[in-house]
Amino acid sequence: MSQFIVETDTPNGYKLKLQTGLFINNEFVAGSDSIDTINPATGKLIASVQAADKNDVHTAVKAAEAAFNGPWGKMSALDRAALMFKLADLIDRDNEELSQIETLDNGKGITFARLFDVKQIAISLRYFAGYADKVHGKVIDTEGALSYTRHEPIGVCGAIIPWNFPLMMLGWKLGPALATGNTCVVKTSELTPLSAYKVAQLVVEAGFPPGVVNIITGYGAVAGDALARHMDVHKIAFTGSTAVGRLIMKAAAESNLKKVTLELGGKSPNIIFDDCDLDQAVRWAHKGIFFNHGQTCCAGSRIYVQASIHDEFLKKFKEYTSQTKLGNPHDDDTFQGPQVSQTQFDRIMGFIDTGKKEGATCFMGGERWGNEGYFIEPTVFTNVKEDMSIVKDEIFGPVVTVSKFNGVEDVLSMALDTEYGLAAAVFTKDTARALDVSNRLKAGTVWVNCFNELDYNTPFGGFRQSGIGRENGEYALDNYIQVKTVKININRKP
Ligand code: TXE
Repeated sequence: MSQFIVETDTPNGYKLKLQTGLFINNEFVAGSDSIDTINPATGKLIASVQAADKNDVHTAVKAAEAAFNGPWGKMSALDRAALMFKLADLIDRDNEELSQIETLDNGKGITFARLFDVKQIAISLRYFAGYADKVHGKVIDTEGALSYTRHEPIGVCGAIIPWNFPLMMLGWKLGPALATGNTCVVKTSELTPLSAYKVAQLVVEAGFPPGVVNIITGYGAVAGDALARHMDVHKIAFTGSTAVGRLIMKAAAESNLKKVTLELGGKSPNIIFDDCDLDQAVRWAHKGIFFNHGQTCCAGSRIYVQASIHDEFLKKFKEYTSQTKLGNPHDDDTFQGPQVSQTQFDRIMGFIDTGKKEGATCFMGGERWGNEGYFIEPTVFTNVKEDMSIVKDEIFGPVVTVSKFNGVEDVLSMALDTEYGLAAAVFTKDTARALDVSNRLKAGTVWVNCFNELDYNTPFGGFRQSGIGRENGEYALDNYIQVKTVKININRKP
């Protein structure tokens, strides 16, 4: 394992030494191509890493298939769970190293990496490990026969994950897939490949048989597409843009009709009524949009405030936002670091320019921050029209629109006017109104008096074009099993 070692110091002097390479069959091997991964805080190269092409994907799939038909398939559910628990413990042990890698590669604040991202992957593994021996079928009464169902694993499961939460997304895919007895090939994002290599090392240390977990980096249109089209991959889980989600479904349809789950974009409305606890609503609304620099699929990027408190909300929101630190993501007190890449930076600045040109008021922010890296000031637009692109399109950055509304019907007509349906929120002290609005919102998650609160044990996914299927919670298991009916004749005659 002496090849492809990346050695680097973080800006705050943490020394990293990381084994990289395509992780196939518990070994780090060469790929057919390479990818430069960039530090988004400086725009400078961190390392060049191995990238998979179609043949490499095939090798990884065959390794996963052999493990499924071999040691992993024969292992008891309790032994599988024990390996998952062990991996979770190792991730917790190496929280600091993983956090440093995640912050270096992705740009997120180190405190968030430590307390959220790294913890979340360990939590997912533990939560789903607990299910490993509890994935039961049913006995179904059929005349003259005993019928029962078995919940069987699917086989080789592919996963294509994005760059906004590289470790957490890895956990959301590995947890339910492994617990139900499948093997995996995960394609990480070309923008943030590094932290998954460290997890791969821990997979070996935990004692997983070779081929159970394979992690490859590669370009979407090459490695991602090859995985989505592979005839021996029988399920694909994707998190990313709605545009690529369509390509994944197409690839599945054109190949072997593999099962598809998609977790896609959003433009989530955050509705703030005048009877809410305003100070709390301001804080949650801030977390709703600016957490992870706005790079969150469920970000509350459209804030609707009842007219009577609109101006006061804006004043408090600006005050609160101005207090949060934007800067070096390796500093403990940084709330907002850089956007992930030059492409994302340009895309977001493009939306900001369009918002200004279309006549919206840039109430705060709207500019690049600093001279290097991909930092953008937290940006708030007011006086927006509902058909403006800053209101309609997913910006995926620290940009929010604030609109006024008068009553429930008024705000619902605006909130529901979107192709997305990932999340929504309502702030009010009136329980009846909270329930009524929650029921009428078309979204996979509705938060009442909070925002961006994700739990490993509640389902997460989208209505409308925000996705198909649910991750997290017991519901996620359904994506990774196939149901077999066995019928045993007792006294039926042909
Ligand atoms: O996403 P892509 P990008 C949204 C967000 C963002 C926009 C573009 O609005 O601004 O998408 O980001 C792989 N076949 N989200 O371009 O391309 C790719 O390699 C198979 C929302 O980074 O969707 C990566 O691993 N795979 C979001 C993954 O798809 C392909 C998270 C996501 O990249 C592929 C990220 C192809 N043809 C972006 N093309 C969320 N829902 O959280 C790309 N990929």
